[in-house]
Amino acid sequence: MSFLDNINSPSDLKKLNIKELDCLAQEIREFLINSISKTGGHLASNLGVIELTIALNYCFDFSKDKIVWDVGHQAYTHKILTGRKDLFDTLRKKDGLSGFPKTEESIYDHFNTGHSSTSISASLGFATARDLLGKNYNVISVIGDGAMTGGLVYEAMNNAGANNKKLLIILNDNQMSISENVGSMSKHLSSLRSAPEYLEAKLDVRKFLERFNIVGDRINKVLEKTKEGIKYAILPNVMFEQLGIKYIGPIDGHDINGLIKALNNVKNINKPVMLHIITKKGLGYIHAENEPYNYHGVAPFDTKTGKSVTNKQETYSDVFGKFMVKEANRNKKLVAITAAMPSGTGLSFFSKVYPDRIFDVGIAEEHAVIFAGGLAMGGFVPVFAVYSTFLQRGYDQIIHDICIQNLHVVFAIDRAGVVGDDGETHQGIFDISYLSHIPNLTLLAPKDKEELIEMLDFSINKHKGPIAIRYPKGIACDIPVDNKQEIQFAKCEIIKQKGNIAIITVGTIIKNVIPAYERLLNEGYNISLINARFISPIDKGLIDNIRDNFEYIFTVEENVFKGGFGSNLISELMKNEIFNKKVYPISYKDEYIEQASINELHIKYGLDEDSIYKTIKNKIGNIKDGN
Ligand SMILES: Cc1ncc(C[n+]2csc(CCOP(=O)(O)OP(=O)(O)O)c2C)c(N)n1
Repeated sequence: MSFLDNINSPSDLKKLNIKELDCLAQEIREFLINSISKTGGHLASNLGVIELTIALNYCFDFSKDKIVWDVGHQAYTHKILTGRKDLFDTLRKKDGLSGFPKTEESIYDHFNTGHSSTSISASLGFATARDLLGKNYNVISVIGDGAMTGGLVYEAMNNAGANNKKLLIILNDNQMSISENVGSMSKHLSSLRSAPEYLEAKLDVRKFLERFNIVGDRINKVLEKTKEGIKYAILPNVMFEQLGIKYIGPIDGHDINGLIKALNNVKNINKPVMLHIITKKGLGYIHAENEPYNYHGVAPFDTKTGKSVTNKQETYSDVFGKFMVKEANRNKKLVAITAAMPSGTGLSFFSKVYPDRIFDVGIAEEHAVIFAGGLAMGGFVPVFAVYSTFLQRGYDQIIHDICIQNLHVVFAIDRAGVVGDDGETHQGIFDISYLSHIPNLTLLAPKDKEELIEMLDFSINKHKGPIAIRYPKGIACDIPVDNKQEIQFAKCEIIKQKGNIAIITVGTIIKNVIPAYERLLNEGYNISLINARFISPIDKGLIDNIRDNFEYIFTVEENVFKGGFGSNLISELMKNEIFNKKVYPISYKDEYIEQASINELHIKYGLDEDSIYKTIKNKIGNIKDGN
C-alpha cells in the first residue's frame, strides 16, 4: 500500500505512526527523484528536508501556523503534503506549479521567497503582528546554513533577540550552499556540530557533578541542564545565545521521531529559539549525495546514470569564465568575486586555476560590491560576476561606494533578461532601469559571444571607472556582421544604414531582430539596423543620426519599459529638443513576469522574431522609403 497516495492534506499525515512516516519519507524521496528527473528543478536541497517537512507538518497546523521557507527552493515536500502532489508534472512550467512558495498557490504557503536570507525578518514581522493583534499561532523560519551567510539574517536576529517574540528558527545545516559553504559562520556551525561528540569524549558530566555532591535523583534532573551549561562553558560561545536567541541542538534532521519530540518541546518556549538540525543534501540519491553542487538545480536527467538528457552547449557564462581564466594569466591585477555562485556564473574553472584570486563572499551581494571597491582602491581590477536579479541587492553600494568614488570595478551581470522557469523572483528585467541612471557607471550589452569577449577586454583593460556588462542565460551565439567595428567608448555599432526607419537593438535579442529585419528588407523596406552596445551613456552620434536621418525608431531590449533603453532614448531626444520622431520601444511590460520557458515569454511579450516583425510592420505600414 502506498502511504503517499493517501496524503491529500496534512491531516492525513497525522493519522500515521512513526514507522509509517518513515515509509512515507522514502516514498516521497522516490517521487521527487522521478518527478524532477522529468521536469528539472531543485533536487538535492529537497531530498535533504523530507523528514523535517514531515515532522513540521505533523507537529504544526499550517492552515493557521506560519512557515517561511528561506530561498524557498526546498519547499517541494511541503507542496506534496499540502495537496499539490498531482501538479508536479507542471513544476516550473507556464501556468504550472511554482518552484517556490506562493501564497497565491496554497493557504499553506505564507510568504513568497526566492532570494536568500529573508525568512527571519518575515517571521519576526508575523510574530510581531500576531502579538499586536492578540492572535495565537506559531511562526517558523526554515533557513539553510548557506542562507546564514547573508547579512539580512544578522539584522533580523539582532532585532528578534532584543524583541524576545515567540519565534522558531530551524537552521537546516547540510554544510553546503550551492557550492561548498564559506565563511566564519560556517566554521562556527561546524564547531557547534562537533559539540556533542566533544562533550562525550572530553567530559564525563556525571563524574563532574558528583564532585559537587550532586547525587542520586537530583543528578538526572540537573544533568540535562548542566550538560547544556557546560557545553556553553567549554565551547566557543554560541553566537545565537549571545544575541538573545535560545539555541537547541544540533539534532539529526533525518530522524522523524527525534524531530517530532524536539518540535513538540520547543513549541512551548515563549521566546526566539533556534533549533539546529543536521541533514545531508541529496540524501537517498547517490549522485546527488556525492556531488550536491551538481544536483542543486537540475535539467531533466536520466535517473539511472544521473546524467542530463539535454546536450550541454556553450553558454554566455562559459564564455565569460573562459575569458577570465585567459585574461588572469596575462593580467596579474585581475581578481574575481562571486556571491556564492561560482558555478552558475562560469567561475568554477577560474577557482581551480586561480584559487587565490577568486573570492566567494557567501550570499552577500551588498558586501561583495563594497569589497570590490576596496580591492579596486587597493590596486586590483575586481570583476564581480553576479546574476541581474541578485545585484538588485547591491543598488545602494553601487552608488555610494563605487560610483561616487568612480572606482574601476567591473560588474559581469549574468542572467540579464528573462530566466524562465524560476519565475518572478529571478527574472533579470530591471538592471537597465536600476543602473542606467547612475552617474559614472557605464553599462554595456553585447550582441553575441565575440562581442562579450571584446566588451570584457574593453572593461578590464581600456576603461577606468565603474562598468557593467549585461548578458543573458542561455546558449552563446555568433552574429556575424559586415564591416565589424571595434568597441569605442559610448559608440553604437551601425550594422546597416539606409532609409528613415531604424531598429536599435540592445544585446543578444538581436538574434530575434535580424530575421524580422530581413523579412522587412525582403518586402522592399529600407531600414537601418543599429546595435546599441552602450546602454549608458547613450551614443551622442546616435542622437544626431536620429535627428538627421530617421522618422521611425524601434528599440528592442530585454528589460521593462520604465527606465529601459527605449525610455532613456526618448528622454535623451526630448533633452535634445528632438520632438518630431516616432519612437516605439519593444520591451517587457512594466510588470512582474511569471514562470514559463524563455521562448514562451518572448512570444508573450512580443520579443520573438514574428512579433517584432509584426509590431514594426504594423507601425510603418506602406511607408517604403526610397533612400
Ligand atoms: C540573494 C540571493 N543570492 C543568491 C541566490 C542563489 N542561491 C539559491 S539557493 C543558494 C544556496 C542556499 O544554501 P542553503 O541556504 O544552505 O540551502 P540548501 O540549498 O543547502 O538547502 C543560493 C546561493 C539567492 N537565491 N538569493
